[in-house]
Amino acid sequence: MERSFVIIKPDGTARRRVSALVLKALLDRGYKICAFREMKVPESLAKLHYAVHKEKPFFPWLVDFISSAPVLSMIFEGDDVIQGVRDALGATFVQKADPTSLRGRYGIWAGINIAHASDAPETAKKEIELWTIKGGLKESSDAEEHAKAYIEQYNSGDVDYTMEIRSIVKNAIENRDISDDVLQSLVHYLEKDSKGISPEEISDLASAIFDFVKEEVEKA
Ligand code: 3AN
Repeated sequence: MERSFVIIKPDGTARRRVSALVLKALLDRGYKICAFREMKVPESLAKLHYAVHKEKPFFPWLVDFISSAPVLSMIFEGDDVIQGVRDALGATFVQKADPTSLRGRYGIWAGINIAHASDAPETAKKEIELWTIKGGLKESSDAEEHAKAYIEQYNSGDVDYTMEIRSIVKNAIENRDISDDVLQSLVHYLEKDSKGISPEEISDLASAIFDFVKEEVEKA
């Protein structure tokens, strides 16, 4: 039976209903969930997780982003689960993701794409080992129960500010707007459905997204 390591990243987890919908969509595909943990990613673990990208220019940003606010770290199990989860998520870059895929629906922009999922059995094995040893991720028979309770708690109402947040990012890049208003608007929408996420974490997440905007503006 194949396994995949999946993270709902801070841009997903800080938007509680979005994370519940993503989690539900993955469970609805019939996979078993063997481990489920909400956690803040220490910088040291972020660096190890993204070690393959350590020479890339976006590496420092990636580490800041993933460690800005809590994530859901999980192990899924099932037939062809690695490819299945990647198909459900859609293309890495949000603009390239099919609009019906999870990233197409809920992703924000580019690599601010709500989730990570293992890309091959070897990577899955390494990632599961790393997050078990350094991230306190534990297999447990009540993982499914916890995941379902999470969905039950947060998948209510109809809050989803994906389009608003996406527009803020897209417009800021297009208009080369790196004013403080952009950062404040990000905070405003990110805190709307962020039960249990601290104001400081929302601010760190908004800053990471804003840093991405600034880098895009500088590049152009
Ligand atoms: P995936 O997560 O789909 O396997 P990778 O492994 O190519 O994609 O990239 C890891 C993460 O790095 C992506 N999920 C994305 O958040 C980020 N990323 C990739 N390329 C870029 C880029 N050019 N600029 C910013 N972030 C990027």
